[in-house]
Amino acid sequence: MIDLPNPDAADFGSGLAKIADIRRSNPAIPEPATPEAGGPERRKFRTIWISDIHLGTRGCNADMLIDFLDRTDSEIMYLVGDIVDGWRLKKKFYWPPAHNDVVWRILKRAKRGTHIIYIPGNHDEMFRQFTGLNFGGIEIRRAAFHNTADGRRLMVLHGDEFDAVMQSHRWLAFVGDWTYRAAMQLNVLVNAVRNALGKPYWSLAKAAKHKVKKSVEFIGKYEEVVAKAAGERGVDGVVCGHIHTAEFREFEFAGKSVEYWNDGDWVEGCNALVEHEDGRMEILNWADEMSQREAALDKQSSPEPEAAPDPAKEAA
Ligand SMILES: [Mn+2]
Repeated sequence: MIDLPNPDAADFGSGLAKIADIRRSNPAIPEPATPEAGGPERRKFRTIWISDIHLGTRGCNADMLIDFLDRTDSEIMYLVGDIVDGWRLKKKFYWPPAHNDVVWRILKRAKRGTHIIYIPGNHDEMFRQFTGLNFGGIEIRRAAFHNTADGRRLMVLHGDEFDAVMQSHRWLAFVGDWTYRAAMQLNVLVNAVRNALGKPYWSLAKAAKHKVKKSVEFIGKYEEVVAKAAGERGVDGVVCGHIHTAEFREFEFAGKSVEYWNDGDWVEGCNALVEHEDGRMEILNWADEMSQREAALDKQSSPEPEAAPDPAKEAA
C-alpha cells in the first residue's frame, strides 16, 4: 500500500477551531493591476478545485485564470498544489503583475467568505511546513476529505505522492511541456515538407511518436494507481492534479467503484473542476468557455444594427 499523507482524522471543517486564525489582524489588501471584471453574472458553484497554476513561470496562463476567478464563485475552493512554482523562482525570479493579481483574487475570495483549502504540491512544497495553519482565511492542509452535496466522500491531494511508484520523472518532464509539444508540431510540419519533396521520414518524428504513446500509457497508469490507492482508503473517489491532464474516470476495485478526478492545470489545459449545488461534478475548459463567450458576443454585435432607442421607454 502506498504511504499517503494523512488528512485530519475528522472530516472537513472540524479542525477549524484549533487553527490559528489571523484573518482579523490582516491588513487591507492593495488593489490589483487589473481591476475585477466580474459582477452579478458570476457563476456560482458549491466547490471549485484548481491546481498546477505554476505562478512564477512564463508558462502560467494568469490572464485566463484571472478571467475565470472574476466570473465564478463558490462556497469552498481547493487549491490542489503547484500554485506557485518555487523551484523555478529559485532559479530565476519572474513575477509579473498578473501573477500578483491571481494571488490578490484568491485572498479577496477568502475575505468574502469562500472557505479556501490550500494543499501544496511538489513545486510549492515549501508551504507544506505550514500544514494546519490558516493564513488570511486560507487553510493549509497536506490532504483533505471532501463530502459532496450528494454524499460522496472524496480524498483530495496533489498527487506527487505517487511519483516514486510510477518512476514518473522521465515522463513528467514531457507531460505539460509546451516546448516538447511545439517540437512535435514542428516535426509534423517538417515531415510534410520532406514528404512533398519525396524525402524519407525524419527519425525524430518516430521518437516523438514513441514518446507520445509512452506518455499516454503513463497517464493511464497513473490514474489507475491513484484511484486504487483511494479505493484502499475506503473513499468513493479522489481529486488530484500534478500530471497536467484533466480527466474523469471510473474504476472498479473488488466490486467497489472509485471515481478519479483530475482538475488539470493552468499552463496548457486551463481547466477547473467544479461541483454544482446538487453534487454533480464537471470539468471546465476555460479556454473553450472564453472563445464561446467571444463568439456569442460577435454574433450579438454583427448581424443587424441595434434598433434606435425608444424615447417613450427611455423616459419610463
Ligand atoms: Mn506537481
